[in-house]
Amino acid sequence: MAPPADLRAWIALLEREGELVRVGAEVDPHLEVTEIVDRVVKAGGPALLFENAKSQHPLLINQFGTERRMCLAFDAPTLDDVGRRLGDVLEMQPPQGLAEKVRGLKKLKSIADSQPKTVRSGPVQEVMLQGDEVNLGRLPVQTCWPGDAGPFITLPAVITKDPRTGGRNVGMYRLQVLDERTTAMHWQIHKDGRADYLMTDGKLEVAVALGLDPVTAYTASAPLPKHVDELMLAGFLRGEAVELVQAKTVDLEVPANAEIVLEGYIQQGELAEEGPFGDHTGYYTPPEPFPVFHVSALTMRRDAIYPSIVVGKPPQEDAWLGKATERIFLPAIRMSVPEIVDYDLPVAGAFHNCCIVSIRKAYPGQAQKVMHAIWGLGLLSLTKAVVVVDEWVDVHDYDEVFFRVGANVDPKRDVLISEGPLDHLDHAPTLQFYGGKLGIDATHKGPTEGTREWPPEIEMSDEVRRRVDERWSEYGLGAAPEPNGRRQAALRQLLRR
Ligand SMILES: Cc1cc2nc3c(=O)[nH]c(=O)nc-3n(C[C@H](O)[C@H](O)[C@H](O)COP(=O)(O)O)c2cc1C
Ligand SMILES: [Mn+2]
Repeated sequence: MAPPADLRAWIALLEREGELVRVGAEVDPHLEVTEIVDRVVKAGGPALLFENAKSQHPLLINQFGTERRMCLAFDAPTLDDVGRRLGDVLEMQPPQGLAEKVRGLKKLKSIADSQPKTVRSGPVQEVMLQGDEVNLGRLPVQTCWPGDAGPFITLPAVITKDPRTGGRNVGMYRLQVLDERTTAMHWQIHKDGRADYLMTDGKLEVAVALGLDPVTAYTASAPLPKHVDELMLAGFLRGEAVELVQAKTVDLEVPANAEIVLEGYIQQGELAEEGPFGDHTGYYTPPEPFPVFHVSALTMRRDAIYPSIVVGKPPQEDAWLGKATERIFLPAIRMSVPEIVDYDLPVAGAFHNCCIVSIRKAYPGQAQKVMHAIWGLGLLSLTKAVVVVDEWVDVHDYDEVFFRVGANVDPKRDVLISEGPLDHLDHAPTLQFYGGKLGIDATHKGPTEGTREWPPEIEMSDEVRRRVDERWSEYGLGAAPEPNGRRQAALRQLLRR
């Protein structure tokens, strides 16, 4: 089995797996859908297909809302397995012996096959509307929160080309619907789509794909380096190239199997107030000027399905998109910072507020080295607080991390206050985009770092552990408690709350 080929195959898979409920009752995409989804997400509930959201188009939401669905999307037992697929290729060594050579060739083929391929036609162009025929009001676009400025398209894949190199970028940037044929384009200051825009003198052509297979949809949110095409990552992770068709009115290629594509352009310097928007920070992002996107054509399937997502106070559905990125990018991060054992971006920290990282420490100052590395690495550079722990600490067990921070930190010595770029949406710093950084070194130290001898940790001896394992049933205490379930339990509990 391969990951689903398009949104319909994905919906069918979710239905077979008991992971989707069709809702026939009429619901209002203005606020009501948010309140329903908020409750269902927090209960770990199913994906929802609202068939009557005051539009002829059904609205799909909460497709990514649990770890199980995220794994189904990638056709992998765990998200770490998805990361390993990428790690295997990144860490390729010259093969030894025939068996390894054959395996190496397979890996190379998987890279070669990940390149998107162009096809002559696709279902996304079954219906073609142009000019006056375009009316975004026909889509069940959600107004998510009471203070929102209007309806927002929240799960788009925005496709642009770098005017200098022709390299493609795909980013998930929300679109506030301004009127029937225009939206705002919320690419933030650090994002690749905005960089393409800044390189344009006049018009930048844009295509927005809605309703993709889940892996391709995910990759629009993946923080790849600017020169790497997100659709190539999609092809690699799917094990099958993404098929593209030539857009009808712009010089861009669009996913042939999408449900809906908006084609159009952005004129350099034409801005509109975007927001307020109830954001994934848990607060309303205030209005700010963003480029205006003119929709010159809308192509879609007959009975196209409209995909949506609600962000807000964490945890929300996007928690698992973020966790997928956390897991999938671990091998890539290790390529540049090899002492990193594992890391965790707490959902409650909206991903950019906190990064807990465990390291294999071999020399003095290495925790500080890793803090600076994170503050210099792609979008992780926007991380506000970095907590560094030793390799044996489970970064996903927040109780254990809290224990280490309390036990191992002398604030005068182990807390580093630095400064640098901050997330576009962070409202706390005095200046937008720029402010303080906090690094906490919660690793064991010692005389080489100017401390006293570090005391040994309390551990029971193996001999006694074994004896108690063997004798457990004699004590009459029931089944032995599971020691290793803590990490998963902690994460699940957080996401349920
Ligand atoms: C549901 C969701 C909504 C998002 N909305 C935005 C947005 O409106 N603007 C933005 O700049 N990034 C947004 N992001 C984050 C970007 O998609 C992410 O940073 C991605 O790396 C951007 O692509 P790029 O690296 O090619 O710029 C969103 C992510 C998710 C999961
Ligand atoms: Mn990119």
